[in-house]
Amino acid sequence: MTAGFGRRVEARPDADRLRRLADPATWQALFSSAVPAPGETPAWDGLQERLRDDGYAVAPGALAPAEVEILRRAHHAVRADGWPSACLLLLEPAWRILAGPSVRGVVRALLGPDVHQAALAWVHAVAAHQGARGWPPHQDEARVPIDDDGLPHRLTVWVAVTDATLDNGCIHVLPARACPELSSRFAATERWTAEETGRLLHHARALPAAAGTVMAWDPALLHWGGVATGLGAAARVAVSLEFVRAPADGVTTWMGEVPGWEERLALFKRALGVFAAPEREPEAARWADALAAV
Ligand SMILES: O=C(O)CCC(=O)C(=O)O
Repeated sequence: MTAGFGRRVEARPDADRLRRLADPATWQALFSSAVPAPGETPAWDGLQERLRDDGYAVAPGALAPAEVEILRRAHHAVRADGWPSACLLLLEPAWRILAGPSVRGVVRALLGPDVHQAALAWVHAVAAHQGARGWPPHQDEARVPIDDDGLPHRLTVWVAVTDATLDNGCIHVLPARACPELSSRFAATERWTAEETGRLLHHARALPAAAGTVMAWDPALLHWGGVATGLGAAARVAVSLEFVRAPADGVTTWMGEVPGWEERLALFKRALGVFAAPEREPEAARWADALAAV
């Protein structure tokens, strides 16, 4: 499964690959770029209301076009050299953007100034061919504390590196106020009645997003990456991040401004361990197994 990303990712990395993976010089040589100074952070009026009411908010154009281009080229360089998409997380220029002022501007507009970025992230890459798909319907966490101002204590943030469309598996959500009595028991329910299934389907909302859009949701929101139709030419790439308000209860690792090499490598390994489940990320799962065996 690689259509849409150029070179095929090695099914299982050999010893030389694993050695190169752990060498920062590999990543310096693979991609470097000066990161442009960000533009002015917009006020992002109305985002908080949306998060409170619907459980998600969308900030189009949050990244400057030059920032989008760096992430896009960096991801391309990773895939063109036969690495899995998650290796984008090893590149320092990528983190200058993913932990930078454009993303933080949106997060602060949503949760206020006192937020921590958790040292956890994932790169979502959906090929353009028919049937390629993002992650199936899920909640990132079944229950997230709601603070006194009605906003969630934690946030998942999703950064569109390419356009995400109806044809290449854009994000879909079940808005929080649509049928909370169903979404709150999503993880624990094995069988739905026809009436419940109908209601869930009826309220689903597709969120096509242009490259550079930053989306954020309450981790308890029911959401998923769509299924590619095969009618669109372009694959879809996005990066998920996690933020938590102070006090950062339950978050064992968070990042400073821009993670250094050791921090990036640890984050990458942690991400493989947490997210590379064989049923949703078969390619990355084989890399996780190979890394764990070293
Ligand atoms: O991009 C995707 O397909 C899924 C993203 C997602 O579900 C997440 O980050 O929690």
